[in-house]
Amino acid sequence: MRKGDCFLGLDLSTQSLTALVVSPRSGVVRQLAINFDEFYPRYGTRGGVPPSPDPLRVHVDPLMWVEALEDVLRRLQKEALTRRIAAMAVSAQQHGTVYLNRQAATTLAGLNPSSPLVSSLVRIFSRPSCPIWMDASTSPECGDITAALGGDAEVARLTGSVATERFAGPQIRKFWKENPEAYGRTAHIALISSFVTSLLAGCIAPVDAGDGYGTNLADIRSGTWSQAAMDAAAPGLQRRLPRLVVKDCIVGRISPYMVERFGFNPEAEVVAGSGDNPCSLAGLGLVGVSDRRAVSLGTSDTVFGYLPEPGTVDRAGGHIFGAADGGWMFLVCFKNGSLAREQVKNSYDLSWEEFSRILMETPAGNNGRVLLPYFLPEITPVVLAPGVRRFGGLPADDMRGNVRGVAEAQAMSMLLHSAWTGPRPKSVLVTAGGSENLGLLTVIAQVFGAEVRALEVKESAALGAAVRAAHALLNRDKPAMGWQALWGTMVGAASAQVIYPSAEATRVYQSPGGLLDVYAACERFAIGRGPDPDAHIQTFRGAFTAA
Ligand code: XUL
Repeated sequence: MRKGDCFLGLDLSTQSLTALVVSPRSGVVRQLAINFDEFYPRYGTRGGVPPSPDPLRVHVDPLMWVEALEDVLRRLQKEALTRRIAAMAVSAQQHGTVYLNRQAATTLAGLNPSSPLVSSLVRIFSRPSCPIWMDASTSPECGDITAALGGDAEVARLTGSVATERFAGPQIRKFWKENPEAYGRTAHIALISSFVTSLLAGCIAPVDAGDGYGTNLADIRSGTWSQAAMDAAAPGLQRRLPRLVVKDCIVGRISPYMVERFGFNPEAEVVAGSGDNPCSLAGLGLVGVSDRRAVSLGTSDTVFGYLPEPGTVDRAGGHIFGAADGGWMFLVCFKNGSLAREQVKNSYDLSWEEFSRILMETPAGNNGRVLLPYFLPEITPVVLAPGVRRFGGLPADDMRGNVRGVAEAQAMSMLLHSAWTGPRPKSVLVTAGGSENLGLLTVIAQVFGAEVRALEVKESAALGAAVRAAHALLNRDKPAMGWQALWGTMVGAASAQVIYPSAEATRVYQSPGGLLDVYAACERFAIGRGPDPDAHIQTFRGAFTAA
């Protein structure tokens, strides 16, 4: 068989599994996606997760992801693409944990190519479901971990984040507390990215620092699991966690099962997987670039950027993860991203085009009316009791006001809660599904007062996984190609849409007494940390009514 000439990035996100085949010479060769709700109705998911009577508990059956992997690889094989892959990497939603029993490692290594993945793997789990990043049910465990490690500041300094509800450490602790017997039967705890990588490589794959630092279990300065943090989470954790790797690295060849069943090139290499946000950093060409920021408008909205040094994380809502070159990245995450936008859009029976048009037509500042879109429990700021809040007399049936309200709130929250990362950026790269919406891009440009760019390829996480795979393979024996040069050849030529901010609109948000101040007052009030924001709203109206 000829050597592979393409790289594969697989992104297992909250709602879908995407495959992107990229050729270093001709860019994206093929992109395909499988949406979980649509393809696997028997799992009963909505937005990729099964409805739960408790809004704080969000678990997913890992077999749904396994089915999706089988179906995506089968389709790539039908198009004769699997045999063209030289190396591949997985991107996945961050923080979720997968619990495997003692049989798992031998089962993975000895799969029978005539059997589908799902039926081969049903017996490798010690827990039937995986808590994912949307789970917020671990506040007591966060409290335990914080107390054991000596307070918020110390947890943040050591692990890059305060103890955080959706992270692996608190999730594992809760499992151990609630079901010590099943914890005892657990031989390996994978993150979702390392789990899917394990399926490709046929062994228990390592966790990379992009994902591994988002666990409250690692020491982000030494790049190793922290004994103190593991002890604070659960007993015997060290032997259950995979190896932690700090830079992109090759795990090994694709497994014989994958070669036989899906026609992969037997020489194809599997590179350590990572979280969707660290992968997006690579997909947007930001590894090693610290003067730009990225905004991802996916199921979650995130703001992130590269850090040459780990720095000090904001205790009120930020994280430090690893970057693919061994450096770091910051990230702030908002749970009410695309699902919140969709709720507003659907409640007025709008199309995305109409939603975008309303944003282009309505005035910056929404006449001092603010909407806090906590449809789901929120991560930043932490809001455990969901519910939409409206201020400044914004009626629920005002379609235009609510559409503008949700988009402005999301952009303002991103800007305010990322202020700790440095000066306001001049340039922002926007990615993921929402980056197709001109109205949303325009609101972000106005609120940030920055030039906004949206790449033609919206799947920056899958793209970044492919870039990581290529980087690891090309630099395997000796340094051959840096991140920037590689990104330039694989992606750089693809066109980008550029939106420039209007100075007048930005003034409405950023001036003293502007809408950012109003928004911050509304948020403080909503989380019980400040007085009624009405005085701010009146001041705003006095200064910006004609806006
Ligand atoms: C990041 C986070 C989400 C998930 C899902 O910290 O929780 O962005 O990675 O995309």
